[in-house]
Formats: sequence, structure tokens, C-alpha cells
Amino acid sequence: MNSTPPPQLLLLVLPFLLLLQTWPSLAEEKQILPSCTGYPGIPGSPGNNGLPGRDGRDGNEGREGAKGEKGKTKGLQGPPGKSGPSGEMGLKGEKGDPGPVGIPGFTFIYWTAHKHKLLAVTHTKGNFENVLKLCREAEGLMFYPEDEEENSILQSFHRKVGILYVGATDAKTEGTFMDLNNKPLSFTKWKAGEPNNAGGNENCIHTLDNGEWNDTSCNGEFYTVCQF
Ligand code: MAN
Ligand code: CA
Repeated sequence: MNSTPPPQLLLLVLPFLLLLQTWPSLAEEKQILPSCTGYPGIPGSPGNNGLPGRDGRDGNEGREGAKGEKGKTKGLQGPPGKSGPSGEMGLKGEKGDPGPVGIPGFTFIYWTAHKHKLLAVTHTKGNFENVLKLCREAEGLMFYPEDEEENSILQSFHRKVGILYVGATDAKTEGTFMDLNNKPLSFTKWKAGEPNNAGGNENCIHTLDNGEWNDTSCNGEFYTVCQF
């Protein structure tokens, strides 16, 4: 067996030996450091402000103030108050006059009942054809007075509104007047000298103030009486 260490081992141990050699000098340095005089550090930045302090105690009560001046201007008027409760009901009024009689679309201002007939004056004037239509639209018939009594009713309407067409015509046969049921007239009230078919164009009849009749043109605008 050989007692000399192998060279590989020496290589491993050598760094440690070198380290051991320098160790005391490192220790010396450490001992010297505290005795060295350095420069003072830079001062730190100022700290944050402290929290605000607590409220102080209440002060003493002040003295009473001087009396104020008397007010000068009056205040404005206030808004109106709520209305009071309603009063007692008044007495019943008098009964009014009867209103106009009518059928839808046809108002009678003047009317009368005679025997079985209801007689009513048209609310507007018109030529013969127009007022004939008014009566028909109201489901009536243009009135032809069959006797003196009925003719006096016609006359009384004439006094109220003016000239009226009589419900008769000779348009079908010149010179032969017939009612609107095409019946020849059983009663007439011609003025003396009438009918004269003046101008050859008088196929209608109108009333005169005295209740008599005159044959006339069918183009004049008059009222008439409808029979229901
Ligand atoms: C006169 C008479 C009547 C006739 C009218 C026509 O009054 O001749 O017979 O109907 O004129 O406006
Ligand atoms: Ca005439």
C-alpha cells in the first residue's frame, strides 16, 4: 500500500487550505468596521398630518337682542275660500207651452185635428211639386177641403202663414180639377171668374185672403197643408 495521497485529493483540498489562510484577515476587517466614522444619512420625508382635534366646549349664552321695529305694510289678500254648501231646491216652475208636433224630418208649427184628420202646415214654402213631396215624405197627403167647414180651417192657416196650395190639380185633364186621390172635386170655392187658366198655364190652386180660390201656375212658392 502507498502512503502518498493521490493528486486528485490534493486538488480538492487546496481551495479549502487557501480559504483558511485568508479567514483571519476577514475577521480583522469585521472588527475594524464599527470604529469607522461615516457621513450622516439624508433626512427622511416629513410624516403625514395628525387627525383633527375634538370640538371645543359650548360658549356662554349671548345677551337678549333689542326689540324690533313695528311692521309697516299690510299683507296681501289671501285666496278665496271654498264655496259653501248648495242651497235648498227652488219651487217648481210653471208648465211650459206645448212644443211643436213632428214626425222625423218634418216639424209642424201650425196644426189642428178635425174629425178623423190631422191637418198640419208645412214648415217651409216650395213650388207645388216640392210641398207635395214634403207631405208624401211625412206619409201624409196634400189637403183638399171637402166642405165649407174644412175650407174655413184652410183659411185660418192662410191668415197665419200666407198663401197656400190647395191639394188639387188639372194637370192630367185641362179644366177638370181632381184631388190627390184623383177624384173629381165635390166641393169648390172659386173666386168669381176663376178658374181661368190664365196664360194657358194654371194647373194648380192657391188660397186668397177671403178663403176663395184662384187657379195659378204650379211654379209659385207657397206653403200647403198636409193631411194625416
Ligand atoms: C190675375 C187673374 C188670375 C190669375 C193671376 C195670375 O190675378 O187673372 O186668374 O191667376 O192674375 O197671376
Ligand atoms: Ca187663375
